[in-house]
Amino acid sequence: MNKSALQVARASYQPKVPASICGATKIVEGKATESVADQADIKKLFPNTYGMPIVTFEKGEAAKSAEAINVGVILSGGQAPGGHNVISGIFDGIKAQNPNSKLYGFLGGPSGLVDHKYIELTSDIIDEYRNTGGFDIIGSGRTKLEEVEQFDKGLEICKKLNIKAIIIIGGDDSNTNACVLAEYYLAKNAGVQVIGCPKTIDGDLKNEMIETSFGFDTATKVYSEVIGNIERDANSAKKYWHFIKLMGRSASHVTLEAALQTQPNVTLIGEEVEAKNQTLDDVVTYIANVVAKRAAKGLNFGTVLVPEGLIEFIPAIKKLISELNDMLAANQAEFDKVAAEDKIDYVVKHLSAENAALFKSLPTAVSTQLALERDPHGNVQVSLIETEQLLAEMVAKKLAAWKKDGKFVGKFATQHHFFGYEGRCAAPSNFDADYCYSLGRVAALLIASGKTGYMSSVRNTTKPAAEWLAGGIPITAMMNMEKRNGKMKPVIQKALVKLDGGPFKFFASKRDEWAIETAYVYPGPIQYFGPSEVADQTTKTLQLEHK
Ligand code: FBP
Repeated sequence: MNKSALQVARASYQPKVPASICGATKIVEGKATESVADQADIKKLFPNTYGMPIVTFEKGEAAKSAEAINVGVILSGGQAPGGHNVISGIFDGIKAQNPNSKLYGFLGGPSGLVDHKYIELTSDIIDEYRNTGGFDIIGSGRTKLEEVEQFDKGLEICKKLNIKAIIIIGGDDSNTNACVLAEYYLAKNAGVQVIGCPKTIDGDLKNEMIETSFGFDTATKVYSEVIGNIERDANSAKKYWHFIKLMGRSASHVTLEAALQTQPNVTLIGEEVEAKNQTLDDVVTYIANVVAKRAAKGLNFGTVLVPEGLIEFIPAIKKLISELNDMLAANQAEFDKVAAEDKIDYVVKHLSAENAALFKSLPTAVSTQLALERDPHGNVQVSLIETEQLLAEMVAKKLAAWKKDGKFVGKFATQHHFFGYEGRCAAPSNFDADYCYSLGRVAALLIASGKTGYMSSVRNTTKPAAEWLAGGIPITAMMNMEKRNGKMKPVIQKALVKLDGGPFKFFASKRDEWAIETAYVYPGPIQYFGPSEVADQTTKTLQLEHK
């Protein structure tokens, strides 16, 4: 493999881990858990893995020699920086327990387990990928594991390779998969444990015990670097308003973190739009007002951050999507046969009058995307909706009308950007390199302790790594019931931006000043070496949440 100088230098970086898991450990069991909501339903669906205790690892007596074990690992869903370090942490963890243990990687996501596509991950392979970005070591995919046939196919290959545990590295949907699989294998007494690891740049897989999902730190640093560069360009050229859409699907954590790092003029937070029951026109008016106020000061430039899931947060559109999902789920076979050019008409005919009217009023680019195929987990593919362009056009229209009334005096020229894929495979920051490796080591400990249906957890992450706390959280404790593809399903509850939380409150206290002043901050690129206050900063989100 050809390597850059940075890759060569990073290959020898030894990630930091919690002091409690260096050397011999003991497992300490806490209180029994309950699911976050819908307890009776979740308990019924997960009779074997419901209610298990939270566990922590503490320093313990010298370990007895452990038996060799074969473990399988799966990368699931969207890429996130640090995935390779989770795998190297698992590898080092099981080898430390017994050098004869083996790690198999299933290829291309959960489908690798079902289709029996795998490789053995040897030390030569692992060493090539330490501290690198990407998921290319074994690839990833979004196949949903929900059919008994899939679970049984998985079991077949586990038996063949003598695999006693599977680790699924993924977001909320993928960890839901992990939980369903753990329950099934336990109910069947199949002898295969299943452990999850919290991954997603979106930052929406977190709760009291999972402080952050890995990849969020690096991805938001990359986006903030580029947003800072754009702000500097805007402030130099003084002629464009930059509309920047940021990944994050159904939560605005990425956008909020980037705003905290770069202090742009306008930041839209989907969760607030929903809470305030705003319409698309309210959002457009808010942006146009900021543009007009800056123009009055002779500032005909600025930056606007837009979360990619914005559309789904606008209450009226949310209701429309919900009806659309049910309607499409009920008529999928028929809808699939409808010619592409007739699909919009078909949708309009099958919706209630109110939603049909709203659907027709949307720009075609948006309505077409809303009616298109969902991802395998039933999500609208918001990354394909060009909200940044749509908003820029709508603001331009509004300003043109205001110009006629003398309410806007100035120029409004726009540029559009979408940052998502740019950050998902970046080389992990020191935080993500350490956090991911630790998550992998902890997953190996959970396996050695015989646990199944747990998510690897590393907490206290605003402190130096040596003080981090290691443990496991029962996945059922994070679950609730939600409608997916028209049916109620058990899923991990998504963590949205909390409007009464530290990060949003800090942002809200500053945004009016950032709107009119040019208060940009230019974070610059991620630093891997150098002073700790530069190279080891956690996200502002974590800092403000744990203040
Ligand atoms: P995960 O939730 O699987 O980590 O994916 C996150 C994400 O990057 C979202 O931010 C984005 O909407 C989506 O994946 C894009 O999906 P795809 O990679 O299929 O284009």
